[in-house]
Amino acid sequence: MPSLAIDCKTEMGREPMLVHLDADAQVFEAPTDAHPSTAWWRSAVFYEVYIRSFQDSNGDGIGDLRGIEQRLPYLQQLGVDALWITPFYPSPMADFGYDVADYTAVDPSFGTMADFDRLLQAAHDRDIRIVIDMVLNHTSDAHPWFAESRSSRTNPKRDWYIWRDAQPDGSPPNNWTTFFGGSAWAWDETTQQYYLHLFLDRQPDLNWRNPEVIAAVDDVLRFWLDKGIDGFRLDAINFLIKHADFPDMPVVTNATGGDLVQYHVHVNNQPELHPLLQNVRRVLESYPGERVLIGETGTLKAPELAEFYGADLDEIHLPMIVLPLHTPWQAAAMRQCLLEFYAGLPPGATPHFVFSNHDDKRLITRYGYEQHRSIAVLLLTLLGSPILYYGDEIAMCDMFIPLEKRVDTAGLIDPDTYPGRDPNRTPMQWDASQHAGFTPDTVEPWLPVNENRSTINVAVQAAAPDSTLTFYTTLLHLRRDSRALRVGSIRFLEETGDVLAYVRTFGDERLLIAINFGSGSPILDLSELADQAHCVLSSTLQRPDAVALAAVALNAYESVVFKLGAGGT
Ligand code: ISL
Ligand code: CA
Repeated sequence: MPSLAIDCKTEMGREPMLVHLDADAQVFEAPTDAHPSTAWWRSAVFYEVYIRSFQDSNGDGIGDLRGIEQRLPYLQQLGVDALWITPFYPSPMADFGYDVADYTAVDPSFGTMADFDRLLQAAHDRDIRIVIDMVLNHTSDAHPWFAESRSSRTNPKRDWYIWRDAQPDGSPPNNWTTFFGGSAWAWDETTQQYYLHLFLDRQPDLNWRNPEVIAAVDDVLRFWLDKGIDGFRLDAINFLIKHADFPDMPVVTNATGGDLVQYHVHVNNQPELHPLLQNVRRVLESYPGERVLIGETGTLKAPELAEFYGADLDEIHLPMIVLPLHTPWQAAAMRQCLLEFYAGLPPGATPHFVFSNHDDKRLITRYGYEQHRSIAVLLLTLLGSPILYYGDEIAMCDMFIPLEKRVDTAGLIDPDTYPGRDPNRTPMQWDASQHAGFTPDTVEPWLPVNENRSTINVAVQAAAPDSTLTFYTTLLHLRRDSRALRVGSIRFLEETGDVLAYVRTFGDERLLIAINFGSGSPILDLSELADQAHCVLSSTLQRPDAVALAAVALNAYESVVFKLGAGGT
């Protein structure tokens, strides 16, 4: 193919912007260079399966373990390395499985333990790892531990949960509120005390200061490790242990002077948390193989995130980095945020980027349709082991759920201001049929199927060379085949308008990634990097094979992966 020869001055009327590599301080090395381990999770792509919504295998309108097994060929073809499966334990489903009533069994609505064993084996046969959710901050109020604990003040398990007397006027022991709103203390009539719940009142918090709780949970972890699972995703792990004295939380009025905002400083990341995490890690490491701990740490601050790895990298392997979720989709803001996180990582640590999940708006709803391929390019070409949320790969978006169909309690508390999490949990869209192949058309799915299923579905997109699914699949395979993308160092280019650009390097392989966040068409002079580049992937067009780096014109919202040729620095 001919090289791209744009005379920028005459054709476009503009000079190329000269872009320099940034200072050496902004080279971040692959963890493998600083650490001898080449464990699979350091470069894996994870995929979150929200089990209720992925695939129903038995026609009850609820996704299940056998459904996941049926879709393993799809996941393998897509090119993901590991699944995080949301909780499938017996549960009253007050929080759709995040209220666990038995840690070592399977809820009948999701299948049986035999189904889990089959899924694990079938996934391993396809080289797909399985990470399961572990909800350790709280149980369901239906858990037998809590039934015992609440039965009397003298029950041996009373101290497994957090019980406190009322204040003299009968009010709760302190001002702590839940993440769903309202006091975090629920009154128990029988025993005349309050118990603590940071989430729903049907999710009482365990007392992690009690060694019996630690021992009981160790047994739970061993139960699953014995089965051969590849790791745990530790739910809300930053809240596990509370300030010993239960002081009131600081409260401020929000920016508009209205509602009170509470900072949960006395439950977040307490110093006593870290020995507990080290203990979980020791249990994991008493097993052969490379198993992984992913942690939902809730933090938005780079220095705090670093703490979750452990001072000697002996706690969580992959604390989730969700900051991009809270960062405007702008080149400069994203660049700044990424630089802070990379700079804050302890040596040898692997960043684990999370852009979307079952608790937050979907990417397209958050950032707009025109950005969705750039989001994929960014997530899958950054140094680290990223995670995808089911359906992102076909450009699923949030769906408005009318009040009468809402099931997430969080969306019922203040329905006018917060729709809850149902909109981003709708069933996976496999085909264009009425229920999108998730469940038979004769069956009512647990949440409505998005009406855009006629075009936003796997069947249509798998057959279309220019679809989102094909783009994701290409990108995932590109990443799998490239050591530079999987474990290479990352070096950011200097700030350049709407373009975020960085170079990934491993040995002789150098890839340049340029993401245009804006609607303009900038022309960049990247000749400092090399004279020519080969376009490996573009989100918007077929580019000529060889590109002269002295004048690279980017389309609106275009993301490109270039393989750099010789020359440059
Ligand atoms: O507390 C938060 C912010 O400070 C929340 O983001 C919190 O970390 C998050 O809600 C925890 O989520 C997890 O645990 C919940 C469950 O409802 C979510 O689905 C799960 O992801 C309770 O188990
Ligand atoms: Ca089912």
